[in-house]
Amino acid sequence: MPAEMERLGRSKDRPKPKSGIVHLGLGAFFRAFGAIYIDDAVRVSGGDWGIVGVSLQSPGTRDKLAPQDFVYTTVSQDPDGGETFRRIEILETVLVAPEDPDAVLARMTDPAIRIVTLTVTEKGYCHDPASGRLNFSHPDIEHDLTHAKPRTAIGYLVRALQRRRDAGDPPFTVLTCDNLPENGKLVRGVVLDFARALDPELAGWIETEGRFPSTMVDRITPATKPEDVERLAQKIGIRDEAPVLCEPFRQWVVEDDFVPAYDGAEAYPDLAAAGVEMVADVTPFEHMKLRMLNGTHSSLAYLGYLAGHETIAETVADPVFAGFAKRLWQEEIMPSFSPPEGVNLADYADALFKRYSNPAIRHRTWQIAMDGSQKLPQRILGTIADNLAAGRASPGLMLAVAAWMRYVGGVDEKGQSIEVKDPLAGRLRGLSDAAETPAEKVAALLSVREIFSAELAAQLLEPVTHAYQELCRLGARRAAEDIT
Ligand code: CS2
Repeated sequence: MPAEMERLGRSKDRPKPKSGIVHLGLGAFFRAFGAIYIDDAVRVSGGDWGIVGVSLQSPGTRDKLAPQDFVYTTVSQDPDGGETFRRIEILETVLVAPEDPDAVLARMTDPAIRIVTLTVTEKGYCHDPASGRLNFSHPDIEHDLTHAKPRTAIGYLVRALQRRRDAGDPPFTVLTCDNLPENGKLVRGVVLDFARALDPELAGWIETEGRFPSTMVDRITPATKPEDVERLAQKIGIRDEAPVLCEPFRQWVVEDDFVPAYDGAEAYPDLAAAGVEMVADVTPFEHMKLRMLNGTHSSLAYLGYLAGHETIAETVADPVFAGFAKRLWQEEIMPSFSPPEGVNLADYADALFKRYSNPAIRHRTWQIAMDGSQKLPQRILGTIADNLAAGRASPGLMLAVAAWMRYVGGVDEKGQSIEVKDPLAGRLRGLSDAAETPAEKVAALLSVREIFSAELAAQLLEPVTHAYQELCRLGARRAAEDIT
């Protein structure tokens, strides 16, 4: 790449937006998703809806974006190899929280900020995935309750809301964009748990004044690799060090429940004009998406990884796993819940299969396999529990749970070690290693109460042990073939 190639920057005719949103956890997903909708809303209807991005951990994204004035490109990848580029100028700046927590709190406290959006991943809510309540023994929560400079997203939300209440200002709306069931209710619950421990009166104020709309978010965004950066530079002739890749499809469903407008500005950007479905109840959409998409994504990730497949597209190009995914949808997942009104689930499943098959999207099974302890309950275990209650068998999902257990055991089918990324990785590996037989390993992992309730664990013991034994006996591919 010639050193003199021009670096991406802000368009002369587009002044920097004034910000109305702080986003916590600025990863690729939000830059390829929420930011796009907000950019569209501003293009159509205007408003001061620029975004202050906040990285809660490392400076990497800020360091790449700052020299290009926080402008970046989205690369939407078609199945035939075509790519559509779009320049996004909606970010005002990016703050790195650990460098200066007060700067983040100051922006969140500014009444011009009406919404705080979040993509902090499942583990960022510091909750117990099985109960949905705040985990008070989480070291960062213990820290945040006793120190004014927070480390966690929850700490930032509550401390900033506290400052706004003290200043006599309205709260901001908390808009979570993470893949969790009833995500608005969940974040409200953990915020209130934290606030009650800090200052019960503050908790009362948040309870009456605060708004936490639930959302269903959907766009597949594989991690950007160095070769993607090079390819983009060659294609557009401008250097962007921080592009984000995504599939063409996107869907955002948002509960219409925001802090009312104040000071003469709108309560939220014109999301409807940008194609967001504004609804009274997001729950049926969330169940559908978490069970149909994320449930099969995780199942294919563990089984596909064990079978040696690098990406989801490669996994479903294998007819065994294509059949397995279709079986999961038709026999095990679709019967477990009621779809949103007017949605045909068979069409939804067909569309998912096409999305997974997009060969341009190199979404690694390893990436999706990450943080399974935080994902399993809402993606797979809820479906299994509903099937059990209705007397329906779930052999495919039992196999997926067993595959997760094999995966967190840390050794693949060829005896190679797996780099397991999970907040409980050490504990899960220890439990698996300390047990000898498949039955003992399954029992040990089912005893992790953050993931499996005692009741569900008792019901899973026999079928998951059977599935685990089949995995050891046949390997992931043949075990999946056997039940398809
Ligand atoms: C994936 C999701 O990484 C994962 O766990 O299942 O990120 C998935 O790609 C998105 O939810 C799609 O909307």
